[in-house]
Amino acid sequence: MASLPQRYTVTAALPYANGPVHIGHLAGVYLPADIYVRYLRAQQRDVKFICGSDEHGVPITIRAQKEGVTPQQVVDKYHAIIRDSFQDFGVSFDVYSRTSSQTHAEVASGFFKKLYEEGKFIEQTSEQYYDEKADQFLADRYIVGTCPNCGNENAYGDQCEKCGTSLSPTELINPRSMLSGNHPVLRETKHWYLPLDQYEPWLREWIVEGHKQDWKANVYGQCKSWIDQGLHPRAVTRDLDWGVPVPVAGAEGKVLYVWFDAPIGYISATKDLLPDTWETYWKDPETKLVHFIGKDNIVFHCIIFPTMLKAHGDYILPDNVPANEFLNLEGDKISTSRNWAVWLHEYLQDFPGQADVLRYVLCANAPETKDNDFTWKDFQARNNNELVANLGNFVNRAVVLTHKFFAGKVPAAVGFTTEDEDVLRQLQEFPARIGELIDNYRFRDALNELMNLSRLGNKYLADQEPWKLIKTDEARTGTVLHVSLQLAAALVTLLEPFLPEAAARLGGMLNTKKGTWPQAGRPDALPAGHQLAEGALLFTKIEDATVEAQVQKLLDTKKANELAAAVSAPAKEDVSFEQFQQMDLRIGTILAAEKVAKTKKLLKLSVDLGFDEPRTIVSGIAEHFLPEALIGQQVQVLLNLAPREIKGIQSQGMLLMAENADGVLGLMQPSSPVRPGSGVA
Ligand code: B3M
Ligand code: ZN
Repeated sequence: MASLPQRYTVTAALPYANGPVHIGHLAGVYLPADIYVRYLRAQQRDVKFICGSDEHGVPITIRAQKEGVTPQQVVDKYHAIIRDSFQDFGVSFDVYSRTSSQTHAEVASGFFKKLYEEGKFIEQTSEQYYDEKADQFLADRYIVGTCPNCGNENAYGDQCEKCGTSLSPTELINPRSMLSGNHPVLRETKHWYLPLDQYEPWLREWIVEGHKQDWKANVYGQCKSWIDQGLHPRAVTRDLDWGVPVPVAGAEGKVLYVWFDAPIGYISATKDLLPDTWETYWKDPETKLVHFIGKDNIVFHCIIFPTMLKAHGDYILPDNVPANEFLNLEGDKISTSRNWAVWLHEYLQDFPGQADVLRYVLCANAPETKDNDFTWKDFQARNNNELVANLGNFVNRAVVLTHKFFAGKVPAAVGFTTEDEDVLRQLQEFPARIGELIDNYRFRDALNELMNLSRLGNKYLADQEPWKLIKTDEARTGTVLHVSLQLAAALVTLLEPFLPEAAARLGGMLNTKKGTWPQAGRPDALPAGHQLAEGALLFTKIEDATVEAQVQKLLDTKKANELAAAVSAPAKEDVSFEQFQQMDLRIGTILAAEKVAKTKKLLKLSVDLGFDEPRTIVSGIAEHFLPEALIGQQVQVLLNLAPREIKGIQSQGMLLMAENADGVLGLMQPSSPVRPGSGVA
């Protein structure tokens, strides 16, 4: 294995404090980052794991407006929720800071000022939409109008969510301000731009030539295509009243663009953590800087932020930016606004103490090279077949048998067979093999390798059958358990980056602590005579009903979304009162109902409408109601619809039904029963 650098600064994207975090966040960014950092700590590297809430920008002010509160209230609320979720899932940041902090205002402001004073920005005046009633310039997201591409009347100033086209506000037809509803006017405004074009040759050399081999293909590909398309100056200030004020005379009412201040948040968080020595982690070229992000943040971390750091001049550049693709949920894109997500804080309410199960599933199925799908079926299967049946089963058998046959003391090994030696040799190869995969950001493969270690253990136990052997050869049984327990001991250390709680529980059972990574495969980790603690199940089976309840929760969400999204059909042409009066509307009582033979949809009903004879009405409602459930129900009937023959039956009227957005029908009944034949007026 190539030798590792000594010092690392590892960052994970600062989540916007405008909502809680969900499985997509964990799978894409925070889990791989945490595995990486825990592994480096086990390698005894000097590593700082940096994160915090991104509390500026339009996503926050929009949320505040929606909830009718101030931006500060929004970020206070979600910062706490997000911070707690990370903690509950064992994401082991050294610091979780926030960009509304005083430190951050100073660091971000100082950064801008240095670039400004050294003439690294260009100043440019342009025309932007201004809301005269609200008396402010409008961020792209605050302008809606008709999409020039598809005609959607509610396209945003930066994108039409219906057809996906990216737009600029001036392309919208008939733009309206989301603040006042008014038509905004164009007004001149001055901003500062980072001239990315001037850095193009350098970026090309640094990324296109320099990182072709070591950056992930998706990351490298996106960067190259950006650079190949030609880079342009990019505004780093905005007209907004929420953010870090632009520290320049004549810039009143302007703040730093959120994507300028947010990545500086990594630096200010490090300063919060280490007020005296933070610079070592950002300025010493011996430090390796790694950014974990999602794929939508690639350009900001690979092109814009490095250009800022380069322009500043004092800072190191990222060594790698291992961005992941996206995780979908049950075949559909995760979406905060549609509530299509598994929220981390809700998961723990439903699965208390089982953070590790989700960590396992999200790593085993991580969207490392392509978008992936999370399903509850897969969640259950991986827990039951992999965690319970493989890992848990191996450990459990080794510990339980040792208690049963050797009073819980690690038995001595008396002479190794070639099988024993082979297993112990393989054991010693695992740390380096898993480590190399982690070094290369291949966390899924690393986890699979780890599971191979317990597969090896299970196979060894199945081959040696100590539960039978004990009847004939106690010494040999002891040796088999001795070997098995060395494998289990290695798992305490090797499992820790992936499933820290389970690793701690396992350490408890084996009465041992995690060690360093390179030492983990030692064949003598648990010496003969070492006393184990009580055994307990490492994982428990998840029942069908449990995951079915989760699926039902999602189905309910889907239904609620469909209902909310359904729009009323356009109004029909006006009718006169006389025309209306021509319709004879009545309430009737259903006396009998039966399915019409050889049809799926039709019911034949006999309805009492107050005449001597009940009327026969054929209605297409068989998929919505059981015939027996209709008997005795009152319904609304159009009495004088001209009789029609349907499937050989004369239908003398029509049942009127309410139709839901999802096509489900409901009866239209009087609020209390009325005499059959009563009119509807
Ligand atoms: N808050 C975007 C996001 O959450 C942004 C990341 C900032 S990292 C400096 O996707
Ligand atoms: Zn469109």
